Amino acid sequence: MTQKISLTRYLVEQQRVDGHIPSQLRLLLEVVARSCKSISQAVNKGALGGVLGSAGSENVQGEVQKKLDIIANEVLIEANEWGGHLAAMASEEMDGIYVVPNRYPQGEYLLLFDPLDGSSNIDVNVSIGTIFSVLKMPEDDRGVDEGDFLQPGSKQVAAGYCVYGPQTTLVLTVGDGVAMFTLDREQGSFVLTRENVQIPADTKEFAINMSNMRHWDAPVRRYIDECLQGKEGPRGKDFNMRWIASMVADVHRILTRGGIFMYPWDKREPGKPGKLRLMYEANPMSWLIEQAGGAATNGRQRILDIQPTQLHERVSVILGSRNEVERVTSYHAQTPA
Ligand code: AHM
Ligand code: MG
Repeated sequence: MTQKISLTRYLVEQQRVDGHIPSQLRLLLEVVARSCKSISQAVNKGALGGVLGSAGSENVQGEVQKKLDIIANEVLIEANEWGGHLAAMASEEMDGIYVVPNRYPQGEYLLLFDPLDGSSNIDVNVSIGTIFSVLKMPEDDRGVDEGDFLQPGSKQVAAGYCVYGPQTTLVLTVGDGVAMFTLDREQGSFVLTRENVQIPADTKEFAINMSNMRHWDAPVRRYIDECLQGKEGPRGKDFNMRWIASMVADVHRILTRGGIFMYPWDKREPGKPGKLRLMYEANPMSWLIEQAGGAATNGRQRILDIQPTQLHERVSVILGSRNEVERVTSYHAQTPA
């Protein structure tokens, strides 16, 4: 029987081999994974645990918070605040940053997360997930503040997500490719089930919320129009469509079998650059996609190069199979901004 490799062993080997990750980062990732296990338990209980439904509050972006959004946020905060590896955390569900309290030692990392992405799918038993991104405190920085978080995605030192679906799967990069771990519930541990994940450069599958079509910009409309024309159109092939409305699940499908995912800017709220958040949704997902050989842009620029100016900044997202992302990006280049 081939030996199972646990997440712990994988991380220890990442630390030892080539010194890919320092021990503090290894510890941090272990704690994030442990938090995901707890969130997975709560998600699994559903109505039996009394965790479904709205919490009756709104987050900083004016979105209604679900009970599980708040539970997941608390699990991540409580698990990560005392270990000594973090200076501060930021979350989709908190207005400002959460500085590690004085009673605990402060570390050199910053953790950002969307504790439970795909909120609209929580109550209907469709896959949801936790997305996370890890940055380092800027050197020689005295005292942590929100400005320390405003680093481009290319500065991430670890990123990943955990999808709570038919299986609970943790997907991780520390800059050495993408690895997937499946939760073995009997053992209570994540086991390595795929390594060196690679996304095919071409695809026949797109993911976009088609109900927004009338609001899209010309380049996105052109791309989707051409896909819809299928074999008879300029692309000369038929396309398939999937939209789970949980970014984690849509990205997981793309990492598994290729595809393109788009949540572009649209005219509903022209002042907003997009729906998804740059720092704890687009950046970690873009790094995973790039690490798997795919591409991620906002139509005009590589997402990982964007210099954030706000913690909860939004961004237009086009990511997945390289040739398709490059095609959509080239359509933008042909259209004045
Ligand atoms: P959330 O963080 O509030 O759950 O919103 C993000 C989600 C993504 O997971 C998903 O891609 C998108 O919103 C779905 O949006 P829509 O409901 O417009 O299809
Ligand atoms: Mg989200």
